[in-house]
Amino acid sequence: MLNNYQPKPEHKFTFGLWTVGNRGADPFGTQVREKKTPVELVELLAEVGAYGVNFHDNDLVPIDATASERNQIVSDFKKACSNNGIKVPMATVNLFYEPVFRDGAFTANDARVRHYAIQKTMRAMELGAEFGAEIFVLWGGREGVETDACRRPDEAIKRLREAINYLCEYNIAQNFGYKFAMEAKPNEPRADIYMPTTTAYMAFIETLDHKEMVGVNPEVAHEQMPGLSMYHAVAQAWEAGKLFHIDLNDQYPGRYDQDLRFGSVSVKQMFWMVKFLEDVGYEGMRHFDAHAYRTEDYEGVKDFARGCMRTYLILKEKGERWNADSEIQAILAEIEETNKGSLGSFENLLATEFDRHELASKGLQYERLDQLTMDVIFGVR
Ligand code: GCO
Ligand code: MN
Ligand code: MN
Repeated sequence: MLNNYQPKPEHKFTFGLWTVGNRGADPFGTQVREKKTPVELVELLAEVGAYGVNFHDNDLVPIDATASERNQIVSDFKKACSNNGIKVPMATVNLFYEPVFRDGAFTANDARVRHYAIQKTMRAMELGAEFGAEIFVLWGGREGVETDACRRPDEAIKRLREAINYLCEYNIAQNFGYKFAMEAKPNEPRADIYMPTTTAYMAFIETLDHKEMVGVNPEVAHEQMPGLSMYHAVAQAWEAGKLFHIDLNDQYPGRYDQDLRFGSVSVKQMFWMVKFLEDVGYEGMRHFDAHAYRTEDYEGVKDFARGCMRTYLILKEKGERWNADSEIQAILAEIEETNKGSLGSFENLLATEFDRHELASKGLQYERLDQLTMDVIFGVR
């Protein structure tokens, strides 16, 4: 079979300006790559074959830009996107960088900070809408604590709800047509971040005034930092109709947020997840929220971006092979054989005799099934 794993527009591969534009600074060391402008980054993304670009308000427009500077930047960037055939499917807001957000944004104790954060988000929504963005991601990176002495967590949740309800109203009033995608993370940069997991957000969303407008943006690294299954989080979000966006990268569990190249660590877990997205027909963006190693120059950044997309396409193909494998399918058919009958009435169920020893007597062949899966992933089947 000939497959060169070339990204195509229909694959919906997107990158943030902050991902390929990441200059390799970390808490212990400074930048290692020179700064590239948003226009240069769009050219880079076009060169590697991406479909789209996403940005925080201040990735594109510096926080202190005047109105006329802003308009110039917007018009230059629009031109660059259209010349390079790059779309802007998602926009987001930076509520973490500036010192004003040191105590949080939507959950800060000072009401003026909360109101400023909401105002900043409204403006970021306007900015994204000018580019036709349909998804608005909210990552509450600073919404958390080092000490719980400062507020009760349930108070923080109430403030978060007030902010999201307000922003939904604004979305309706301005007819932006956004869907909000809430992104969870357990910690970093705060010691504890409220809404630590995707599934925590899913429970919170049910309490909102316009819950149909709000879904989730699970990130591989953020689920795997505390050792959870990204695949299960994605599947639960999908089943609930809440998978509005996804942040693809990779991560060694139990460590700081690493944002590694997609699929470069958890090959098997990412195999299941990609197979799931493809099997169920997820139509959203495949957004890579990752960055190149600190060892790289911009050629390495291109290698990194190409690698993210290539690995996705390889795993997609492996999933197709798994689905088409007759030995695997035969085991699955045997498993499905046992999945018959319905619960029926209480009387019926209570009257049924179960032989629990017989039910536990036959091996389930999961070892064989898993090794066949490994063989598919390794490429020896
Ligand atoms: C992180 C987050 C961010 C968000 C981005 C979008 O851990 O830094 O993943 O990259 O995804 O801010 O809101
Ligand atoms: Mn992250
Ligand atoms: Mn992210």
